[in-house]
Amino acid sequence: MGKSTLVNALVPDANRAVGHVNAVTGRGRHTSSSTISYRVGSGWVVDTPGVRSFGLGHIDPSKILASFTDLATLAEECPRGCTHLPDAPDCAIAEAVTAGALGEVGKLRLDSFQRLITTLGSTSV
Ligand SMILES: Nc1nc2c(ncn2[C@@H]2O[C@H](COP(=O)(O)OP(=O)(O)O)[C@@H](O)[C@H]2O)c(=O)[nH]1
Ligand SMILES: [Mg+2]
Ligand SMILES: [Zn+2]
Repeated sequence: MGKSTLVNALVPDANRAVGHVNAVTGRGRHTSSSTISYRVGSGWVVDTPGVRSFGLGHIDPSKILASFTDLATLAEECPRGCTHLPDAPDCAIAEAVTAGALGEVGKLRLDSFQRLITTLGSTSV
């Protein structure tokens, strides 16, 4: 799943072991054997071996947009009820990103955002 990889990126001294993903199942093999929490900013990040898949089904789609703060700003100009998906007419995010507003990384971020909300099966954000 990449939990330990993320923890290593967020906590430079963590040195968490990262493992291999089974090519057939797409699942990891629980490389981490311990649960450890690290202080990050004003919160905590916990690396645990006990989670092997990840879903966002319990997350409100609008919260996903809010977490992409650069895209959320652009979305203020979107038509009411815009899905922000590739087929959305006049999506202000797509127009701005295509025009280069956020540079090359903007295209990657829009793609990541669209894949996340597609996973949720949302109709409106
Ligand atoms: N393609 C891809 N591989 C990743 C990503 N994050 C982690 N990995 C790889 O997935 C494997 C498992 O990562 P790990 O951090 O040990 O997962 P954990 O078991 O959830 O802690 C390692 O081989 C990582 O290099 C990612 O974002 N993309
Ligand atoms: Mg791990
Ligand atoms: Zn939009």
